[in-house]
Amino acid sequence: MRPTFKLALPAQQFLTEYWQKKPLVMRQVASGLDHPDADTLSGLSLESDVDSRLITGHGDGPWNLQHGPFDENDFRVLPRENWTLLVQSVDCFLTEVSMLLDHFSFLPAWRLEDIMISYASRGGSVGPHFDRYDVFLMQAKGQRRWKIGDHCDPHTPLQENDQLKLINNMKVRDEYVLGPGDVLYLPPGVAHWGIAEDSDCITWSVGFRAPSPVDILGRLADQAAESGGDTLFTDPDRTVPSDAASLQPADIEALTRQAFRALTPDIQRRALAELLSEPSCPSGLDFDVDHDHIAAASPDALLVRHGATRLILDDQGDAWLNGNHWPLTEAAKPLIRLLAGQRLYTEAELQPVTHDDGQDLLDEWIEAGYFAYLDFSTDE
Ligand SMILES: [Mn+2]
Repeated sequence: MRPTFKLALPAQQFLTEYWQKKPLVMRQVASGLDHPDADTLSGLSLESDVDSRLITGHGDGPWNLQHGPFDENDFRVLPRENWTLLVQSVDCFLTEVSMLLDHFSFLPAWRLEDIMISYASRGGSVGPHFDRYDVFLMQAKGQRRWKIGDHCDPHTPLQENDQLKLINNMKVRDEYVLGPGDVLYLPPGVAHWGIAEDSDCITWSVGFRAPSPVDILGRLADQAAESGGDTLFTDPDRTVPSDAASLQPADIEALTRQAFRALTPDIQRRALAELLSEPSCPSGLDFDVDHDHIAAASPDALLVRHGATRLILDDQGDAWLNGNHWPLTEAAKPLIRLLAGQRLYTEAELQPVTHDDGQDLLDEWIEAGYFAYLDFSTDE
């Protein structure tokens, strides 16, 4: 089955009333989350390219955090209950998981970050905490109890275990049990504590990209320096200073204003498109696309975007793929627009928009592993 998700309310109403503001529980809005299973997830956590964590603990603790990659023995010695395995960016490594992201077009593609998947035994939890990002927590298997608390900030008291940044005495304001297909949306900063009610509890967590203003400034400055502007500060309207020894606020303002003027629209576009098209896991392309799995879920699909390929378009219609700029001819744009708008493509969708320029570029991207034709050679 192909992973799907549909908001329980109109997209604009969700954005206006809930996005970045307050939690929302949606019942029976996701399906096709049956793959990966627990064995596949623990298998991923053995891989050195995969960022994974194993957390044990419950109630008041003690809590313990281990980072992957793990080996089989780490799993063999686990207790029966009260542990959770978290695997980051599963969408990069299992292309079929990335298909879920096609159902988030109520947000710009650049705003998506990755899909983390957690696999917990009964009682398993990462403890009471808050995240700095929006998250959609989608129950794939088993039941998970979510305790929801207040909005937190950097002053919220934490427990002494600084590795996990757990909240001290989290006040529970709401409590929900989510079963398969149920989704909890949480804005940044809301305290939450999810506890597995079953021995085989799997939760997908769709996270979002929120670059810090400081990072954005750094990238804008890098791009401006690369573009080699060589204008100098000017001050033709200078008046005699009251205090020649000091740097005055009016001069700070003028210097800063002239610095920002160096950030032309072209520099802004390049810096931001590059930053926002960078993949969440650069090594993900090393993982093969599971052709059989995707073809079984989507029999009419001909082409698929690799889960580790991030593709966005800029306002000139140019493509930015995994941090690299691809200027496009007009003839190539319809195909690349289709490629950027979804992750799985049928012949009927591709054929009308494919012309020589676009096909050449697509061939190059297939060669590099960014896209793959689905291989039906294993069909009976
Ligand atoms: Mn969380």
